[in-house]
Amino acid sequence: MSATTTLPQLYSYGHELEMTDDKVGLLRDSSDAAEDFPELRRRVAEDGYLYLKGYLDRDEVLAARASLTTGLAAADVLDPAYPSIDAICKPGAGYVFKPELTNNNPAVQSLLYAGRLPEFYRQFYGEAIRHYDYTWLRAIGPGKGTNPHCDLPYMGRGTHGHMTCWVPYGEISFELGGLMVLEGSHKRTDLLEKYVYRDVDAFCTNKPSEAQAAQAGKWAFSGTLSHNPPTLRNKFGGRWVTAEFSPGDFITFGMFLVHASLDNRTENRLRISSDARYQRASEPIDERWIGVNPSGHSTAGKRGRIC
Ligand SMILES: O=C(O)CCC(=O)C(=O)O
Ligand SMILES: [Fe+2]
Repeated sequence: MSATTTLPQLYSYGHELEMTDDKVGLLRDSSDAAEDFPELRRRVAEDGYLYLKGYLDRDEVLAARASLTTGLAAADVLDPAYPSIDAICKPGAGYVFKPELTNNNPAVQSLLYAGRLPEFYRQFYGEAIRHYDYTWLRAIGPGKGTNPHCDLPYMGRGTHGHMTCWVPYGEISFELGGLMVLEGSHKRTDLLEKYVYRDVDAFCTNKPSEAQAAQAGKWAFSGTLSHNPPTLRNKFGGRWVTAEFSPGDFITFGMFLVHASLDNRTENRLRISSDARYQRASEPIDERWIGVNPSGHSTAGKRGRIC
């Protein structure tokens, strides 16, 4: 197999990806079919995801970025020597997870939950939709990105037919490191069935160590599928596909698609993105992610059973 000439060497979770055409590639841009919902549904079924380049209003996304970088500055994550909009972090910032920056934030709330995006999902599902109230906001500093996983173990107590929407807030080069998905992995139920139906907040009441961990709000199972993206790909087949992202792009995929992210190989810049969830209004919803102050993975979200 020939080397992929268009792509530089990519890194994920501290590993070099194997850069041959059969193992790595670019996300398929579905903006050519953005109004053709039967075709979009067909592509999700086939590839496992949709990448809609430039679908959202660039200025709205940049306004949301400004609100987020202001919040990151206030949280002392940014180097004050630079304009906050540049999201230059202090040394050692690491993987910053700050969902609270999206609360009472009209720029982010309206981008994700009013206007084009919810309308997209309404048409995609062909019926009324609703979204989680909780928004995952990530500002990832130099170092490792996100390891390979499916989303279901974190949010599988309602429907399994919901979708994740990943939105970049700014330009994300290969070096800054955006999302990557494992093409076709949602079809590998043979490899996923023992992993994907486990719940990260479930614990065995009759196992003292697990019960104690749950009391402390910790997880017995992290939800991680692998710490080694190249090895995982060799097991699953398919290609890791990613892109260089711009404000206005989004990716959406279902609960069974394996995904991860590229490492942030910059010296001092944060990669800012959010992930949100949408589903049919008629289907049950995972209560951990609903309400003004969702319980999430805290102690209140734990579910014990005798194993
Ligand atoms: O942004 C990332 O690194 C991970 C995102 C993710 O796991 C998701 O969107 O479900
Ligand atoms: Fe995820």
